[in-house]
Amino acid sequence: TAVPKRGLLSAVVNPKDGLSDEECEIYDLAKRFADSELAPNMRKWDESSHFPIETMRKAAELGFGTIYCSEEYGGTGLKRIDASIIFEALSGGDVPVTAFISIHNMVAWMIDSFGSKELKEKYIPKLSSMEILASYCLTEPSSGSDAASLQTTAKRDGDYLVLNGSKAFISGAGSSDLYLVMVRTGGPGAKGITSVLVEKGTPGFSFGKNEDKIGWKCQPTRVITFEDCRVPITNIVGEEGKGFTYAMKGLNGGRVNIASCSLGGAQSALQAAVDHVGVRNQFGNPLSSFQNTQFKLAEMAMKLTASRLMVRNAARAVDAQSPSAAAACAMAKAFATEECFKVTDEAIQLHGGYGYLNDYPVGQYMRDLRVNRILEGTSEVMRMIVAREIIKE
Ligand code: FAD
Ligand code: 2MC
Repeated sequence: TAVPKRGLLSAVVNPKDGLSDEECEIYDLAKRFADSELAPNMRKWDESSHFPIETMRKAAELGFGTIYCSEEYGGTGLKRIDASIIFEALSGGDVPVTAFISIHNMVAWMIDSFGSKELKEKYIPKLSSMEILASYCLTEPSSGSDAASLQTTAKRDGDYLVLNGSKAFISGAGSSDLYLVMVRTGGPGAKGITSVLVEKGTPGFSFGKNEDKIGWKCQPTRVITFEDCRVPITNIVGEEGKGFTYAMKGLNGGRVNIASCSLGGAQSALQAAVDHVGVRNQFGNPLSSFQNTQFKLAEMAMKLTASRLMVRNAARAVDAQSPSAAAACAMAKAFATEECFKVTDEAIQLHGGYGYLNDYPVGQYMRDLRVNRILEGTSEVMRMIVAREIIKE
């Protein structure tokens, strides 16, 4: 049988364009892992809702568990731009697995940046190897976008905090070992919030059912509940009352990472579309010969390239601790998650009916990219952050 001629997508939309030699090596390392360990299993894990913890531990052997934590306590010591490149490459093989690794990294960074020496010594090495997995717990049933209105309380009782309340939509819940939970220790608003670590197995800490989602199916998402759950005060990360700021600082990087996952998913969907239109004939010609197909491919390439530039710009702004970093991250997340989602949708269209079959991967890329416009701050909240920055005095 004739070998289908593959389009030279990477010549036009090359993820390594503009990267240094070292950054290219990091990309290649992650890409090899994605191609060998993730992509062949993506569909199987989606169908069976299997959370591949052992595979994530293999990724951690490459330093991907604590990418941008300092080396002092066992982190990999890389930059945000490196993390973005890694998450982009990995997500080309599986978006939700990569996205979970990114959430785990966000929690590890918060402990590494704001936690006590004891907490860092205790947790960073195990987070680095992913011997333990970490979840980030901000959202509640009644507070999503308005995160500062959260109601889970933590009352002081001697050397303990006593937690009551629940968190919704917690990625990794049930499987993770460590939970970074934003709780109310003071008055209303952002300044009454504290970050505290809760270990799985602590009495009074329980998990709801695994939510039935339209994407990110290999990852568990659950409500978590605290009923008179006693946690030692030494588990407080950083200072009491600063938890909301820490949570937001964590999310700046998180938003770049989630947007990077959209880049990888869109690149794979676009490649699948290029492959398909080269081999499928209609009206006696390959689909790729029609000008509509060509223009669509060009549009998809432009969307992806513009997204990538914005995401890397935001990652470099975080690395540079630029005052506009939060807005840059918000812009990049809204833009890239929306444009990359459109790329996956067009990839389905170019496949015709085949795009609607689960035998082809494009449908899964679309399902997995859809939620990136919602979690870690919706596209609307991202616009709010950017607009506030524009109109502030
Ligand atoms: P709402 O805040 O109720 O928003 C509903 C709609 O109203 C949205 O379109 C929103 O943009 C819009 N809206 C709200 N306020 C405004 C406004 N002022 N102006 C204009 N529009 C507005 N959370 C965690 O803490 N940890 C996790 O690990 C986690 N994982 C998740 C995994 C999945 C699969 C999902 C779906 C969610 C996850 N989340 C997690 C929660 C996620 O961050 C929230 O769903 C998100 O922040 C939106 O909150 P909400 O769902 O309450 O929507
Ligand atoms: N970076 C650094 N600091 C920030 C920040 C950011 N991006 N956003 C807010 N802050 C600080 C802010 O500077 C202020 O501190 P200070 O008083 O010292 O100046 C404090 O936090 C309170 O901020 P605001 O006054 O802006 O708070 P407000 O309540 O008006 O709005 C908003 C905050 C809407 C931006 C925030 O609630 C938000 O981001 N909502 C979206 C929630 C979200 O992203 N959830 C994601 C959950 S995790 C998830 O989905 C996963 C999959 C893991």
